[in-house]
This record gives sequence, C-alpha cells and structure tokens, in this order.
Amino acid sequence: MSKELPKGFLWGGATADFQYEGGFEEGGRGISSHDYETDGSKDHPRHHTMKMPDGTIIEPNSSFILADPVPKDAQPVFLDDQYYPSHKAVDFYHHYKEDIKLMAGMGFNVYRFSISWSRIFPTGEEEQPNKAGLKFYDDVINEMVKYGMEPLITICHDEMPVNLALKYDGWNSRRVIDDYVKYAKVLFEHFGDRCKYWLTFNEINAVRGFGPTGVRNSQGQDRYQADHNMFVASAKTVKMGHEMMPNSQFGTMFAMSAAYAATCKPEDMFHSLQENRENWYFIDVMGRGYYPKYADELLQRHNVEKLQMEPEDTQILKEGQLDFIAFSYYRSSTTKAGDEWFNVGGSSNPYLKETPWGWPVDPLGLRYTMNEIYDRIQKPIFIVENGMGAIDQADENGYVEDDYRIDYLKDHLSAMSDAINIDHVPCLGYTMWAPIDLVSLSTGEMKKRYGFVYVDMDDKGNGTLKRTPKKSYKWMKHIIETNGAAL
Ligand code: BGP
Repeated sequence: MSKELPKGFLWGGATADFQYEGGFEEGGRGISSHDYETDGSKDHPRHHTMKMPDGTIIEPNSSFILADPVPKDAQPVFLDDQYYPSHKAVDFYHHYKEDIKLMAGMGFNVYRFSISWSRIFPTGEEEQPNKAGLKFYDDVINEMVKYGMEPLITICHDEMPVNLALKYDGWNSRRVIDDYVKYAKVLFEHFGDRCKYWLTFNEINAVRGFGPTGVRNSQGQDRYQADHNMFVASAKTVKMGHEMMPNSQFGTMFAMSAAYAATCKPEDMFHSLQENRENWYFIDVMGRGYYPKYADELLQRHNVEKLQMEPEDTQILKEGQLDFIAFSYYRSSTTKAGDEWFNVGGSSNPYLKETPWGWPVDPLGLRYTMNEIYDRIQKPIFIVENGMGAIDQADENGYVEDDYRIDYLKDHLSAMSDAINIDHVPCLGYTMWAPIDLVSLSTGEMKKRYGFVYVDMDDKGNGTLKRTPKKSYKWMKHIIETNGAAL
C-alpha cells in the first residue's frame, strides 16, 4: 500500500512560546507563570522557588507534577543564582525570520506556535492589548504567509500571566474565563484574516498544577473545577471564533498515551479502561459537547464533591464543540490493577524499547490512537506533536547525524499513513515537535533535543545560538516533497 498522503495534507512543526521564544523583557511582555521555572535534572527537579511572607524561601517540589498544594500566601521569586530557561529560550524572538526560512526550506505548509498571553495582556487584566506584542506576532505570521505556510495557533500553551495565577488562583476562578475570552477576541480581530486553524489549549488533560493553570493544587476538587472552567472558556471562544471568522476551525490539544493493559487479566483490562477515561473525559466533553455518564464515577474516585456549574454551561458546552481533535503522541503506556491513576509509565511494556528518558517507542500505538479517537468522536483529527527527544552529538560545525530520529519519525509517519490510507481516518496534518531545538518542558534543559535543526546552546543558555540543519532535515524535506510516498 502506498504511503502517499491525500493532497492538501498539512506538513509542519510545532513549538511553544516559553520554550522557544525568549524576549522575556522585550516588547512590554508581562511575567508568565512559566517564567519562574528553573532548569532541572533527574537529581534536581524543575521547580518554582517560592517565598513566604516572613521571607522564608521554599522549594515546593517539581512543578511538573505537583504532589502537594502550594501554600496560599507563597509568592514565586527569582533568585540571582538560578537560571530560568524561558527568559531567553532559544531566542526565536530575534531569530524568527531565519527559523521560518529554515522551516520553509523543508517544505512546511503549516507551522504551529503558541502566543504568549502575557505578551498581549501583560497582567491579563488590562483593558487594551499591548501593541508591541501584537506587532511581534503580526510579523511572525506575515513571514509565514510569505512562504505559504498556514498558521496553527495555540492560544494558551500551559501558561498564563502570573498575575492571574496569583490573584485568582488561575483557572480555579470563573473570572479568568472572561480574561481568556477577551484575550482570544483580540487575537481573532488582529490575526483572523490570515489564520484559520486554532487550538484553545495545549494538553488540557495533563494539568500540572501551578505552571499551566495557576491552580495551586493539581489534585481532586481544584483540578477538576479548573478543568470545567477551561471547558467553558474554550467553548465560549470556539463559538465566538466561528462567528467572527466563518472559515475558522477549532481544536484543543490532548496528550494521548494509550494505556494498554499489562495482561489480559480482567482486573487489568478494567483498570486500563478506567485509566483511559482519564483522557477520554476531556475529549468527550469538548468533542461531543456534554459530560459523559462515567464522569460521576471518575469524579468521585478523585474525591471531587461537586463541580460548580452555572445553569448556562450545558448550552455553552454544546454550542462550543470542537471542529477537530488535536493531540500529541510520543509514547504508549502500560497499566495494571493497583497502579496509581494517571501514572503514565506505571508498568513497563516488555515489547517496546525506550528513549533515554524512559518513554516507550511505539509507532503502532499512533495508528491505534488515531483510530480510537476517530471511532469515538467522528471528527477529523490533527497530530500536532510527535517526535523524539534525544541526546544529539554535534560535530565542530554543529552537524548532527541523527539516524535514530529518522528511524523514529519514519516508523511513526508510516503508521500515520496506514491509519489514513488503510483505516480511512481523516487527518488534517502532522506538526512534528519541535523543528528547531528548544528547551525541554519537563527538564528545562537543552540536553533533550527534538529538532531537525541544531541550536548551539547549552543547559544554562551559553552558546552562539547558531542554527545548523541535522541529517534529519534533508530526510524530512524529501518526505514532504513526495507527500509521504518516500516513507
Ligand atoms: C508536550 C508539550 C510540549 C513539549 C513536549 C515534549 O507535553 O506540549 O510543550 O515540550 O511535550 O516534552 P519534553 O520537552 O518534556 O520532552
């Protein structure tokens, strides 16, 4: 069976502002919730340093999964001797022309990027947007359009102005819904003439506490209340977006990692069904426009007493359903009865190899996931993140022979092509994470690289920032040129 993809398939790459953009103190940008995150390593997890009113400094724990609530009166602080990766990232802010040209050189016809909320509304509460922030994204979009690249915009990629996080506990507060809708409206007014595809949130099902949502407790009641408020914000935005831009198409991005049962023992199978519902819960509400029946059991299991909902929410969710289902896929996971909930990687899979970070490599899992989503929601899908984090060894010219990345991508793209050509899953496109090396979300380091293009920068931000295409750059260019036939 040919691997060639249907005409018009969107090929591209994806990035996120705080991992890529930098320009922290430029163009009137405000402080975002991610700006307080330090770099990290296995011995020293990425974290926010906090200060109590009496001056005591506390380091709560990894911000990636927040085990304990952050004390109510703790304030994040910058320390002189710490490195904060989002402040410079890999400086797309000053390299956007060069980077977009490199992407265009591979034949990309789509580029997914996120807008930094605090670049548009520095505290989230201003009445008027920051003009310099709008201008930066205008320039970026115009540069893409010049090369015939379709923008795919993530309105909110795991962050918010820190002011909203501290003052209102982020998404725990319904008032942040209005702040978000106001922000999205400005984006539609300014960029709607050139941008058709939008994502309301990134990995909404992977709430990680203080970072993305501003919520200080990522468990139980707080977590699910924040999620409900995000569902309403997304639905209101989708409805408004459709009205303002009749051709627009909306998705939200879900982190997908099929949870296989470790054995065919009925208890393990049932556990896997419930574990998968931890993700379906989000896709069902946003893709179908209503809460599924199993939500009662799921919420009870997570000690949620009652979600605060307004009478109009049911109608809002119904009217603001997504047009397509976007997802990230890096790996599958394996689970058995007794494993903790959302413990991706709880059990190991003896049939799969793993990356140095312990992520199982499972291309068929991508085909499985594409089928599962489409079977369930019956709306087009969009793979908006997939890729391989690896330790690249560059030669003295910055060149990397990344055959392992080529193998990973070849296998995943082939599986994607089979889902489209053999299983007939409608798929709008594929944006690889991340075309140019950038800061890793989970570690805050540069060690874990994904790109087709090497960036000369180390874990502490030292380096020339020079961009050099890797071996995979040329390979991917050929795959895109042949629209997948060369896979
Ligand atoms: C997803 C995020 C991205 C990204 C990617 C890879 O969860 O949406 O922002 O970074 O994962 O993760 P990491 O950088 O931790 O390897």
